[in-house]
Amino acid sequence: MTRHDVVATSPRIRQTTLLILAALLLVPLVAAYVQWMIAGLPTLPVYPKVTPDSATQPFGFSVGLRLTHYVNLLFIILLARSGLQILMDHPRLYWNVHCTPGSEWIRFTPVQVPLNRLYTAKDDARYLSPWIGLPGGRHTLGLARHWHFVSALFWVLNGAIYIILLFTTSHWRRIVPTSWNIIPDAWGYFVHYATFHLPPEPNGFYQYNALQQLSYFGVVFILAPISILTGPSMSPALVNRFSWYRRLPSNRQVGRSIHFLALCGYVLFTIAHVTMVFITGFARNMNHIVIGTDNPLRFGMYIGLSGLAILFLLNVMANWATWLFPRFIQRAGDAIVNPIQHLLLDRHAPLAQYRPEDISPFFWPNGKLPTSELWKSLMANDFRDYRLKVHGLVENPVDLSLPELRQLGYQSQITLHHCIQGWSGIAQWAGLPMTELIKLVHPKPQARAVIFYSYGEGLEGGLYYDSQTIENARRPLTLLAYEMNGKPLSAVHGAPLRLRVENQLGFKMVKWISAIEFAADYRHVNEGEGGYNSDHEFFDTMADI
Ligand SMILES: Nc1nc2c(c(=O)[nH]1)N[C@H]1C(S)=C(S)[C@@H](COP(=O)(O)O)O[C@H]1N2
Ligand SMILES: [Mo]
Repeated sequence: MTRHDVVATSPRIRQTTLLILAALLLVPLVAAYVQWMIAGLPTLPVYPKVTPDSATQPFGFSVGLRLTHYVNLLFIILLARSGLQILMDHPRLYWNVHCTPGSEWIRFTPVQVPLNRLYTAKDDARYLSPWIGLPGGRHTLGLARHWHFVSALFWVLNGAIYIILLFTTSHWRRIVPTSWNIIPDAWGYFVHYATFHLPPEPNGFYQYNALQQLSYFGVVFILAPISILTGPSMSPALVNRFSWYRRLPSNRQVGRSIHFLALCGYVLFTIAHVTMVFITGFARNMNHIVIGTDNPLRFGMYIGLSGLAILFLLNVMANWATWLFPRFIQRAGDAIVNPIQHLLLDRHAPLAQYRPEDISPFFWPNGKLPTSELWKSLMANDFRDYRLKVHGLVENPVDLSLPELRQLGYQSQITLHHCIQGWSGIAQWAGLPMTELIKLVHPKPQARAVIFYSYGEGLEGGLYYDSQTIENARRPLTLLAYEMNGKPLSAVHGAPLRLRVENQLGFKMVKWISAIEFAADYRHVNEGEGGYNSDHEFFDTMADI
C-alpha cells in the first residue's frame, strides 16, 4: 500500500463492541470479588456422598455417551479449523449487511481497504497457518468449505445420537436443570472459582455441581443450536427464498458474526472445562469419561491421552490429504453435501427483493478486470460492437448486440448478493431475464447445463467461466444484467453483461460475459468441474450455501 492511498479506516475491533464483550466477562468477575470482600464466600449446597448402592439418581457414563463425547470433540475441532480458514478469506466481521469497508466491528487483518484504486475482496484474503487452519494457506476457502460442511453434518448427526441417548435414558436429569435454585447455586460456585477458592466438589460420576451442570446445559442446549441456526442464515438459496429466516438473525452479517462468537464460546468453555477436569482429580475424571469407571487408577488417563493423540493425527492427516488430493476432497465433499443441498435448498426459486433505500452504499468488487485487447477495444467503443454469442444444443443459435438484448425484454430487481468469501451487498440489477433468451434460442431437450464464458481471466490465468443448471437458468430472477443501480454496468462490475442467479453464491455469476453455451453437461470445459473456481480452487459445484 502506498502512503497516498485513501483508505477506509477502522480500528481492529470497534470500541463499543470491545466494551460490551469486556463487560460480559468483567462485570461478573468484579461482582464476585465485591461479594466476597463484603459478605464473604457464599454457602454452597451440600451434595451427599453417593455410592452405586445409595444412588437415587442416574449416574455414570454409558458407552454411547462416552463415544459421542469423543466424536463431538473430533468434529468440533475440524469445524473450528475449517471455519477459521473460511473466515480468513474475508477477515472482517460486521453487524451491517452492506459490509462497507471501515464499518466492520472486528478485522483479522492489518489492511485498511484503499478506496482510490481497485482492491478486490480476493485481494483482501489472508494466509492462515496450517497449524490453525484446515487446510491452511491462502485462497483455500473451497477446500475448507468441504471440511466444514461434511463435519457439520457428522457433528449434528453425532449430537442427535447424544440427545436421543440422553432422553431415552433418565440421564437427561444429569444436565437439564429442574429447579431455579440452580442459578444462585451456580453463582455461589462462580464466586468461589473467581476468587480462587476451590470448593469441595461432588463426585461427577454421580452428580455435577450447579455451575458445571448449568454450563454443560448451556453448551448443549443453547450454544450448539445457535451455531446450527446461524450457519444456514448465510445461504443465498435459503434467505433469498424464505426472508423470515434471514430476519431471525436480522441479516447475513449478524448471523455470520454470531456464528463466530459461538466459536469463541466453545473455546472459552473448553478452556474452563479442561482446567476443571485437571484440578478436580484428573485420573478419576478421565476414568469417568473415557472408560466409564469411578476410581483413581491411571488407566482411563492413558487411553484418553492416546485418544487425544489420535485426534491430533487425524487432523494432520486431514491437512495432508487436502494438500495432496484436493480433487478427491472436493469430490467427496460434493458427493456428501450436494444431495442434501438438492433436497433442501436447490428446489426453491429465489424470491426476496429489497427496497431502493436498502441498496448498499459500497459493493465489494471481485475478480480480475479483463486484460484482452478485444474487451478493451469493445469497452473503448462503449460496447457498440459487442455481440453475445449463444450456441450449443439450441435450435436457434444467435449473435446479439446490446440493443437487441434490450429489445428482447427488461426486468429490474433489488437483491442481496452473497459472496462465498462471506461479504454481502444489496444492489439493483436490470437486464434481460434468461427465460426470454431461452424462449428465443429453444434449447434442445438434451441441454441440461448452461455455460457462461467471460472475457476476463481467473486468478491463475485462463478464461473465467461458470455453469448453471437449466432449471436455475429458467428461474424468474435469473438475469443477464447490463445495469447496476440505475446505470450501465461499470467495467469493474462486469460490463457489458453479467449474470445474476439469486439462489447462488457470487462466484457463479460470471461477469464480462462473451458467450453462452447450452450443453448436456459441463464435463467438456477445461478441467470439467463446472466453473473456473471449481477447476482451480476446488469450490463446490452447487453453490446454494
Ligand atoms: N469473469 C469473472 N466473473 C466473476 C468473478 C471473476 O473473478 N471473474 N468473480 C465472481 C465472484 S467470486 C463474485 S462474489 C462476483 C462479484 O461481483 P462484483 O464484482 O460485481 O461484486 O462476481 C463473480 N463473477
Ligand atoms: Mo465471490
